[in-house]
Amino acid sequence: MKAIRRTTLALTAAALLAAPLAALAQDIKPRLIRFGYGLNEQSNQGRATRLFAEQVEKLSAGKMRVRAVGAAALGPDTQMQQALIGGAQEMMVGSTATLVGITKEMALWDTPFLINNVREADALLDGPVGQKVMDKLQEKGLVGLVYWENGFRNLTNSKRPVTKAEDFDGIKLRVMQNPVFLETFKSLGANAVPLPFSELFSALETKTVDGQENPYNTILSSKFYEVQKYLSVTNHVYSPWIVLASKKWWDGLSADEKKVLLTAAKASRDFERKDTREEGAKALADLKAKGMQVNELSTAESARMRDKLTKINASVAANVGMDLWNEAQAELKKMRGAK
Ligand code: TK8
Repeated sequence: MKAIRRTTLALTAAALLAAPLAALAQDIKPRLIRFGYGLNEQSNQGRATRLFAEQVEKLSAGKMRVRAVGAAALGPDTQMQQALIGGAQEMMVGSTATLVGITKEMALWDTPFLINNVREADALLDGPVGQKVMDKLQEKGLVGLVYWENGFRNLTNSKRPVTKAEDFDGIKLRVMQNPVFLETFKSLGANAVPLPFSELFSALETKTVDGQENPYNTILSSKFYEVQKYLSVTNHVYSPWIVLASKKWWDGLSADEKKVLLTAAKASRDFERKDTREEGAKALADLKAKGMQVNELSTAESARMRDKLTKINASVAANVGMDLWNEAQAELKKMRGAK
């Protein structure tokens, strides 16, 4: 009798403890965030992603955890965007250029020579125009948090130094999966082929394509100097990256969790821009030391190239809408006037 009573008591006590313990376990099990990106872990994208992950863990006191997956191991940009929309993946960072199929306003950032320097880039992206473009993502199932710097893009190839538009002739050039980039390089006379970034290195290595264009940082971190001899300083467009969340997932977060992510995203943006600019300032010398042959464009050739590309402006403006286009132009004009 006594033994039975003891067992019953023990069982009751265990049952009483079990419920709160289960609740507690639920509480302390961190919310896992799969965060994908395209470059490798040693890149500026990798470094800023690590900082974002640290900030999320710190600000949430360990209740949220970021599992960062680089080198397009979760798929190229376009595939991750679809995973976010469907709710199969929580977050990513990637090019705005690959988002145009989802949100046409993103094409604003693809306009050749739109932005002249990083001061203009920061002001435009972090100001009302950047916010307006970002907000357009929501109706498509994505939430844009912040813009990071990919940077001013420069041309590399394995055939010849490109010093004038005519030198593009016969160069098979990989471009991002984006109609404005395709049109830009066709207008300059290149044979432009869209390819995801994840396939680029091997396409260059096997000479499936002769060239590509990306910021110095990426040419360095992705080791394109191993398969590309010539670098032409074209600075033909400033490319942003954008940190995205799945809206399906985001809508289920608490206000506190959203705040953690936004704060961490802003910290990662500030870190990333500084880090990218520091690395970028040294990268050209590094690329020369790795054996790349670098050429600048003369002022006259650079002006000719811009001229050839002005017709692209009209098609971007028509695509993103005249209001947005004019607002961006007005902001740039104001900044340039207030130098
Ligand atoms: C990385 C890409 C890359 C971009 C490109 O996923 O594709 O050339 O510049 O940064 O988004």
